[in-house]
Amino acid sequence: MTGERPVEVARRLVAQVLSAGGADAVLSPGSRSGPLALALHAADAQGLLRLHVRVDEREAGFLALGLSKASGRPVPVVTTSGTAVANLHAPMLEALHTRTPVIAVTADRPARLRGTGANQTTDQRRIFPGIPFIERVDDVAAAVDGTPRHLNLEFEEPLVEPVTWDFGVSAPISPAAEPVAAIAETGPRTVVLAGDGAGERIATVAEDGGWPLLAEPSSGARRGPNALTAYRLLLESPGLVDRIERVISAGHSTAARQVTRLLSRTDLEIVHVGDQTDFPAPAGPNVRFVDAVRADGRSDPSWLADWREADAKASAALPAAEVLDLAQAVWEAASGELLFVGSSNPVRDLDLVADPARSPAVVLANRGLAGIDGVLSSAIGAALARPEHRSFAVVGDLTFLHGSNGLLIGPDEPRPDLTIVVVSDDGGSIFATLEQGAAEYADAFERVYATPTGARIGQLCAGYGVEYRRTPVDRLPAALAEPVGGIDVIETPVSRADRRALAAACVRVARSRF
Ligand SMILES: Cc1ncc(C[n+]2csc(CCOP(=O)(O)OP(=O)(O)O)c2C)c(N)n1
Ligand SMILES: [Mg+2]
Repeated sequence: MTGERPVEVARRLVAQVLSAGGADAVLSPGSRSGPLALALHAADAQGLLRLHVRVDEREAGFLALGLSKASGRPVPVVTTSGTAVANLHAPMLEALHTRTPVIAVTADRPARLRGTGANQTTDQRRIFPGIPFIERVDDVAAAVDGTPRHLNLEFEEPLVEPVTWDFGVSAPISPAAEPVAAIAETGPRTVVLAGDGAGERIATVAEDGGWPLLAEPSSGARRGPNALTAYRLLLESPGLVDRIERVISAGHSTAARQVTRLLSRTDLEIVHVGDQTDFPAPAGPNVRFVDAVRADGRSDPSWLADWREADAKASAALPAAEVLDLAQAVWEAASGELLFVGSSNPVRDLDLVADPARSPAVVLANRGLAGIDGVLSSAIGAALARPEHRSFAVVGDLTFLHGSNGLLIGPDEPRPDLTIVVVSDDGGSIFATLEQGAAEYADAFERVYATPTGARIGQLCAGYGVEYRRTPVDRLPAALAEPVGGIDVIETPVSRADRRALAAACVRVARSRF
């Protein structure tokens, strides 16, 4: 890189991003990244791509992730040198584990300053283990293949100079070839599992084969006549589970322990569309990884009928709970629209009650590593990428507070319409449903697991200039029906106290009845 004018490198970066099909770019401010900032600003002014500026690099990275997940396009996120780069680590890991093409573009000092005490200088090369590293700007377009990348650019001074920005005409990239589908013969009693990002196609496989479809909310497949609702409970039922002979799975399943347990079995034939990196257990010889699958012929209709009947009974027998009403209200408001789902209980509550007949058009979640960080920024990115839909997000209070700096958006930045529902139970309610929620750990539980904060979400929103309402569960459907415009937050208070009892009641229902 030494010797090249930084503005010329910046010009070529924009050209590369455009020829890779990029339509959005995210930038965090700094001096070393100055030539990239000016180039992106010019490209935005010329209508070639849309620029989003964020002060906080972690939020910038998660914004790029949301933009990329919802658009399917590569999105660069540009930072200056030093700790700014390390702040991208969390979103880059999530991008790695969900195969999302976020390109971290990190401005650096010249190599000769590395190892000296020069300002804001550290070794930034290969700072994200596992993420392919690119050193030459001209290699960006060729490297973009649906996974993240890191491009580190060493800039000599002068960093900026007045130039007329001309990015040239970009050649479109040809789409990837369709994978060859493995054929699943009908015959064995099969269930189809759709984990995060599985995609709609797996729903068709279930329909063609006449098999029950167990699809998590962010699978993209929780729709159509074969999708079940309370499948998590059905997977507790020996009467159904013991009769399964084969599992076909797609996507990354991590939201339900019952699903992981099923995929960990060694006595079943398992066909997984994907590879070990999105299969939730070490695969034994009974697991076959394929690029795609299709059903051949139809199976005995009584198998699907049994699951459907049990599903209807399980849904009807679910205990009454305000958190389940909340999940249902959000899902129904988002029907046909876009929904971003936070980790922890919001995704699990939805998974139990979300009616496949009222599916949102797009449901996304950060299930790669299931972090509670960056969810607001990811949702904002997704909403910005899909303006044809109204957008909703549902997150726990700690998830909201962890990523609240995602609301730090300058007045000149593109801002989506997005309604964020906060399931406000003052702490992490999920832990009450796990081992550590047992009575033996009660004296430590509140402080080290639940971690209540007492934070005032309304005041935080006021500080960020974001609309805020506090709405009880029963008024949520009405509140969600009125779009406010821009980003608005609805805080819905619920209790954490009954969580363990609710989880136990659900399991009891399933084990005793079906
Ligand atoms: C970045 C990150 N830190 C910690 C965790 C572990 N964790 C999982 S759920 C959770 C609590 C989430 O609380 P909240 O968002 O309020 O949701 P709730 O459990 O109440 O539904 C934590 C800390 C995580 N998943 N990601
Ligand atoms: Mg909570």
